[in-house]
This record gives sequence, C-alpha cells and structure tokens, in this order.
Amino acid sequence: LRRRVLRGEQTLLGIAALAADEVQVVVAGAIVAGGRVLAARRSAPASLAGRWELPGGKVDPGESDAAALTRELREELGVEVEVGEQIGPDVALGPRRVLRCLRARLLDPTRPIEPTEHDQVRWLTADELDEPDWLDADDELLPHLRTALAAR
Ligand code: 523
Repeated sequence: LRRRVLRGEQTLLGIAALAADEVQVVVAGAIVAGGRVLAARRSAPASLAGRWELPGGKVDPGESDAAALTRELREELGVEVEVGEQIGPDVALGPRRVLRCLRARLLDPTRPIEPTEHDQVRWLTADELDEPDWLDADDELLPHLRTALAAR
C-alpha cells in the first residue's frame, strides 16, 4: 500500500508539473539598431522554412525570459544582448504556448551577425516591415514593432 501511495504521489506531482494553466513561453527578440529591426529567415522545420521571424526560442523550465533570449540570440546569431521591455502583447501560438517579444540591444553593434540556424537576416526600417513573409504570430506584432521603431 505504501508503495502504491508513493507512486500515486509521484503521479500527482507529474500532473502538477503539467498543470492545465501552465503556458510554454517562446521569447523573440526585437533587436533594434539605427532605426531598424533585425528579421531572420527560418531554414527549419520544412513547414516554416523560408518564412521570417524575430529570432528566439523556447524558455527552458526554471529559466527567466531574459536569460532564454540572451542564450538563444547567442546560439543563433553569435551576438550578446541586453534584454529590455516587452513589445506588444503575448501572442497565442497554440492552446498552451505564447510568443513574447522583448526588446534586445546589441552590446557591440559593430560585431557582424553570424546566423547558425537562419539562412538570411535582414535589417528592416518601419516602412519595410510588411515586406517579409512573416510567421503568423510575428505578423501580429508588426504594429507594435512599428511603434517601437518610431520611439527610437
Ligand atoms: N515561433 C514563432 N515566432 C518566433 C519564434 C522565435 C518562434 O512563431 N519569432 C514559433 C515557431 C515554433 C515555436 O515557436 O513553432 C518554437 O520556436 P523555435 O523552434 O525557434 O524554438 P527553439 O529554438 O527553442 O526550438 P528547438 O530548437 O526545437 O528546441
């Protein structure tokens, strides 16, 4: 019985770890420099390849949003950033997943961007924001990005 109770507790802990209201956050960086924002073209998976995004990725369990974005931008673009405020609202990616855009400032703007996972990067002015074929969630952030670009 004791073992069954223990196993039951573990199951409860497992369920608690996947609580229905738990949301997986994907962070995306709005890297703004000289009045432009950096867009990156995905090369994978095949279903998303060729479409443009604000670079970023999933926040690991126990990791802060800022730490996750710093890590992702270092891995994907070889840049060091200081993470700032959220831009726009959380955008739903699925029933338990949201995209959260955070401002990111390059610590060394002279250092070249070296993409490891994207096959192209592009600096966009506010007027050029509509040009790329953005992922759906990123597309919803464009009005907020435009405002953020105008502010600096
Ligand atoms: N998005 C998205 N927009 C956006 C990003 C960074 C991600 O819509 N700007 C979506 C695309 C994927 C999911 O969020 O469906 C996870 O993003 P991904 O694959 O970049 O996250 P990673 O890099 O953490 O994924 P793994 O390498 O697979 O762990």
